[in-house]
Amino acid sequence: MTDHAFPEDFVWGVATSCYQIEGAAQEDGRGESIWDRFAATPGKVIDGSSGAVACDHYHRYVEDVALMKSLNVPAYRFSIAWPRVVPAGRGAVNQKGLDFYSRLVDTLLEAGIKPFATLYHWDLPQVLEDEGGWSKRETAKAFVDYAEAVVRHLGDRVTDWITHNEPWCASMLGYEMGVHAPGVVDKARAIVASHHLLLSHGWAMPVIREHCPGARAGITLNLQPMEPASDSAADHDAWRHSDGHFNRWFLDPVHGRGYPEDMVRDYIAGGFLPAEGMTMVQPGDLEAIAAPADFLGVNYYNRMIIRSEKIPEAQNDPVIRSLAPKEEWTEMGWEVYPNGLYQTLMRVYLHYGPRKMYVTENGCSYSTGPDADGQVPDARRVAYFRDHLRAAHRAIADGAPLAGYFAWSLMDNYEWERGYGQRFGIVHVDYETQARTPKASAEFLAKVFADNAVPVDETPA
Ligand code: GBH
Repeated sequence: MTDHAFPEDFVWGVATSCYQIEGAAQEDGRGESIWDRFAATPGKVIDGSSGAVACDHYHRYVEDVALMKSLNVPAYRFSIAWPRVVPAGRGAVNQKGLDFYSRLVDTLLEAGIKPFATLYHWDLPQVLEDEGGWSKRETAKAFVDYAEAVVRHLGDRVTDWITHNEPWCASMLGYEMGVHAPGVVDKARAIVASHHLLLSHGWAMPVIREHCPGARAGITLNLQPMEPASDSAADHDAWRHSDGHFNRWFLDPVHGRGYPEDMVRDYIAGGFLPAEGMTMVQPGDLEAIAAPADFLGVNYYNRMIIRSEKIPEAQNDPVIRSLAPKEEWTEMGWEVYPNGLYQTLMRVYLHYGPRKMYVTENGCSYSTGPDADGQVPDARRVAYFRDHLRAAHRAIADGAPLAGYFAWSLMDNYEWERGYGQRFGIVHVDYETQARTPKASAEFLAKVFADNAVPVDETPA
């Protein structure tokens, strides 16, 4: 059998985010972020850990870029720390912070690796949170100034820009459920925050284009395919609501459709919006959010099965469960469901028609470490990538304009409130020695990158 070949100019890459890998939290004038504060608050992070050291990438980026080169990695998606660049959130730019990213970009380019930069992967300067964070419109304004400082400095070398990573997580995990920084439990505030995150995306888009002629820019959303647990009207309505909360709330406004009316009604009914609805939306906001994008970034991990019964732990959301037997879940408790990637890409293509899509994250957590021979045989991760890439290939064959795929993640790293116990890397990190060891999945992807194709036969792992 011949392998599944991908389109000629398909972009292959790996992804990380700054707080999860950089460490050096106190260095070169970096300001405090909401994740420094959250991680230092007892009870918030499972193992009490923080990103203060993480993978020490801030000091080891030269080695890490060389590692990527040895794995044939053609493109690298990383994020930039706002508190490094503008430590006080707004105002003075910290040249040393910018210099780090400048050196990283130069090192990547010398290695022939294409940089894809994300401007916000959840690490808001704490001083801005002290003033209300994303529930304040002023934060969106501050984001645009920060974005301008970055793009002015790197726009001559970085041409591919992602404004935000997963505004659903930044707003809902951070301000509704409080399981992420800043740890607020206030759904009304979370909804306001979601608007300001999207607004800041829309405002930043023309600024990126102004300072980086030829820029390609877009936003990354975490999309979660869902199914109702049964044909009952109640499950169907719960499914509509969940899909609205996770997916349509972000997909619709970004694609010029405004906020979904059924969701505005639900939020009013739930007491999370005033009777007048989205009062924080000002004239011109929806037009700004719908700024033409060159691509949509899609992060895909798992699906959800939605039931109508409420359980107290799930707050206002319906019961969510996986159909797969537990043995098939990843260590995050997420079902492995490659077809969900196909469904997601097809849905976005058919219903929203973006110019292009990139899978900006896809991956899984298994804690396999080095064996006696120093090898890391992560067969389940190999199978995960192989099957998701086949699903992506099928979506392309069926017309989806998928232009690239970034594996999450280059290396094991700080998995937010789950600490260091969850390992998503294709490269193993020993947090005592900071030794990096490529896993079998890294070798598998290195071959995919080189061949521009995914093997069709079962891959012995
Ligand atoms: C990404 O977010 C992040 O961008 C990245 O930083 C992180 O390391 C990576 O994923 C791995 O976690 O209710 O149990 O069915 C992931 C976004 C949103 C995906 C919630 C899973 C539902 C899980 N996630 N979603 S569940």
